[in-house]
Amino acid sequence: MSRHLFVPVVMMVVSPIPGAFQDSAVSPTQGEFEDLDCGRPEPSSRIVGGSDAHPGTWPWQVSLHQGGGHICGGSLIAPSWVLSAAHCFVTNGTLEPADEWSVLLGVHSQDGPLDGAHLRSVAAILVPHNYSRVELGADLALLRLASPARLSPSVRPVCLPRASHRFAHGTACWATGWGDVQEADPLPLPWVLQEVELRLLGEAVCQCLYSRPGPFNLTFQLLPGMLCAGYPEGRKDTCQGDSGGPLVCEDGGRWFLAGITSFGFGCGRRNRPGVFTAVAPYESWIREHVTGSEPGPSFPSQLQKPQSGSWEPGEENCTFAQPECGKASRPGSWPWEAQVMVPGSRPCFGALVSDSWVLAPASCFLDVPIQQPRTSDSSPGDLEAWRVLLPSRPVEERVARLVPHENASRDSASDLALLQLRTRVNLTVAPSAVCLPHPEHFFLPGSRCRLARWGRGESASGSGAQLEAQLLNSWWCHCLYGRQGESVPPPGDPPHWLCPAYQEEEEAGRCWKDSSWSLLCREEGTWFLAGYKTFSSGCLRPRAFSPLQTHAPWISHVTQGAYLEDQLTWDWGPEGEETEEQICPPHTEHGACGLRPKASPAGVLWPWLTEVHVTGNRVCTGILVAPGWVLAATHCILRLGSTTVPYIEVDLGQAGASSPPQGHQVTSAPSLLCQTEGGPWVLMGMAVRGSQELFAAIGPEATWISQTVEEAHFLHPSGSPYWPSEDSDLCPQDLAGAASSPKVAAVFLLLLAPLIQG
Ligand code: 4AZ
Repeated sequence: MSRHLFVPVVMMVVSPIPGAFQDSAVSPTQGEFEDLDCGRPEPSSRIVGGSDAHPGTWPWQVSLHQGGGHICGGSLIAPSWVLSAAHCFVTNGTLEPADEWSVLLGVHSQDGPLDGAHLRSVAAILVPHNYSRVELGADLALLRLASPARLSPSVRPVCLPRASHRFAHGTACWATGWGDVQEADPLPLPWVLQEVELRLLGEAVCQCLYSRPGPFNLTFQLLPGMLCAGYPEGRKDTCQGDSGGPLVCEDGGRWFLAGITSFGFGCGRRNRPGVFTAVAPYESWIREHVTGSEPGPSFPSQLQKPQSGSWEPGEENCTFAQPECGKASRPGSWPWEAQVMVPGSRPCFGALVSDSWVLAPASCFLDVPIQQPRTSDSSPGDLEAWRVLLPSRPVEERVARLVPHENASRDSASDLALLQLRTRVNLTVAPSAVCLPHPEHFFLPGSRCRLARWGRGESASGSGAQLEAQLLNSWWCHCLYGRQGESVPPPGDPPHWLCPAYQEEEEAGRCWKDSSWSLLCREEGTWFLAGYKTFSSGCLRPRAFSPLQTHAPWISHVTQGAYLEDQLTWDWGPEGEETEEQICPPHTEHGACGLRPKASPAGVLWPWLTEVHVTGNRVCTGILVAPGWVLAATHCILRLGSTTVPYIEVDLGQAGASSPPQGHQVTSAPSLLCQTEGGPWVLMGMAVRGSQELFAAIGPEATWISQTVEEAHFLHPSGSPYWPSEDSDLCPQDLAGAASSPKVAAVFLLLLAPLIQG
C-alpha cells in the first residue's frame, strides 16, 4: 500500500477465463424476470481476516475485468445492471470507455472450472456528476450490461435499500471479494471468493475513530453518504481489489446492499474501519438512471425497523482500540521471548509475533538438517524433536513448520526464519506478541530502546541479559555506514540501518563479533521489534542493526496475523521536518570522521572534542581521533621537567557542548579545524601554548600519529575531499603560514582504556 493510503488502487488478478462464454447465453424471456426475487441466495450451505465463501452464498457478487484480469467487485442489482464503485472506472478525472470492461457472473474460484459462470460486456458506465475522488464521496457507478445476465442459483440480484432504510449500529453484515488478504498481499490461488463478517459502526463512532491520528498521522472527515463497517481493533476488513463489491445486511430473510466497498486507510488497521458508499441515500439516483430495461432493481421495504436510537447519531465519544501487542509489565520481562530448542545445539532466542509464529535468526537453523514435511498434513521430519519455550507456559510448544527467509544466510541482512507452532497459544499477559513496524515506520532519534537476546550469540550467556539503548540520529547512522554521496532515506522511507547508542558493550572492554542482539524500541509504552542482528564490521561504533520493517510484508504474508502496528509517536522534531535530501559526505574506510549531524543532539557541536582532566585540576581540550585515542597538547599532559604521565581522565561528549567547568585551570586553547568541501572537518593544528592564534601543524606528525594509531582517519590529500584553497573563508587567510610554524608540533596521544576501546 502506498503512503497515500486513502487513495484506493484497484487490484488486478490476471486470469484467463476458460469456460466463460461471452454474451452467448440465451437471453431469458421477460416472463422469467417478472418474479425477480432479490437478496435470496439458494439455500445451501478474504478480504482481510476472512475465509473462503461457499459457492452460491453470494450470487450477486460479480468480478469486473479489464485487460483480462480482475480489477474490482460489483453487485448484480437487476439482470442488466451492476452497481460498483466510481473509482474503479475514473482515472485522472476521466471515465474509462465501457467497452474495455466485462462482467464475470456466477464465479466462485477465478482459477477453477467456471461452471455456471458467464461473461457480459459492458454497454455503459454511469457515475454521479459530483464524483471526483473517493475521499469526497459519491463513489458509486452503474454498469449497464450489453445483454442481460443469465439468472441461476449462482447468479441472482441483491435487494437495494430505500432511502428511508436504516441499518442499526452493530448489525453484523458481510463483505465479499477477491481483493488482497492483507495490505499488498494478493489473494492466493485458486482465487476463491472471500467473505468476512463486519459490524456497522455508527457515524459518530466512526468519525471519532478517524478524528484521532492514525497511520501517517492522518485523520479523516467522513461525509454524508459514507458508512463504516469493521472493528476498532481492526484485523477484519476489505482491501485493495474488493472495491465496488458488496456489503450486505440481512433483513427479514433478504440480503440488502447496505454499502459498496470504497476505501480505507490501509487494511485491517486498528481504529481504521473500512469506508463504504452508503447505498440507501442513492435510491433516487439509481432509480433515475436504471431505465429502459425491465425488470429493474428491487427496493423491498424494510421489515425490521431498528429501535430508535440505534441508528441515530450517537454520542461523540468512542473507545479507541489499544495495541494488542508489545506490552511488557516491566521492561526486561519480555512476554514474547521465545527459546527455540533444537537437539544438540544451544537454545536460540527469538520473538513471538502472533499466536502461532516465532521469528528467529535463520542462522540458528542453517547448520541443522531440516526435513520439511513432504505434504502439509504429514508430520514433519526432524522438526518433531524441536521445542519452543514461551514465558509462563509450563508446556513446551511443538513446531509445525520452519519458513526461512528466501535470502537467509548467516551473513546476510535477511537472516530471519519463521517457525509455526503446532497449536495456537492463548495470548494473554504472558505469553504475548511483540509489535512489528510497518515498512514506513520512523523510529524517532532519541527513542528509548533495549537490546534483547537474539539467536545463539555469545553475549546471550548471561540470563535475562538486557542493554539499555537510545536511537541515534538517522543521518549520523546512515552516513557512517553508507557511501559518499548516498542520500539519507527521509522519515517514512525504510531506513537502511538503525543505530542505537548503548554502554555495556564498551564497558565489557571488547566488541562482540556475534549478532546476538535484537533491538526493541518503545513508543507510548508499546514495544516494537525494530531491528535485529548487528552487522557492523569489526568494532565500528555505533553498531548498526538491520531494520525489521523492511521484512514486515514477508512476515505478514507468511504468518497471516502478525501484529503489525502503526507508529504511535509522531513528534519528528527538526530531523523529521527536514524535507531536503541529505547527502552523505565522504569518509574513510574506517568509517566517518569529522562529521557533524545537521540536527546535533543536545547541542553537541563538535562531537570529537573531549575534556582531558589531569591530576592537579588541569583541564585541556583533546581531540578524539579514533575510537580508542585522543590527541592532546604535550604541555597539557606533562609538567615542565616531569617525564611521568599523571593520572588522566577523559570526558567524552561533553566538551563540544559546554565551556570547561569552573574552577579548573584551562591550559589548552582550541584546535584548528577546517571543513573540507563536502562536509568532514579536518584537524589542521593544535594551539601553541599560550597562544590563541598560533597553531602547531598536524601534517608533519601524520606519520607518527598513523603509526601509533592504526585506525586514525586520514583523509586522502588527493581527489576528494578537497582541501580548502588559499582564499577559502572556512579557514583563516594565513592558514598556511600559521600552521607551519613553529616547527615543533607538541602533541600527545592518549590511549583510552577501557572506555571506548575497539
Ligand atoms: C482499495 O484500495 C481499498 N480497508 C478498499 C478498501 C479498503 C482499503 C483500500 C478498506 O480498493
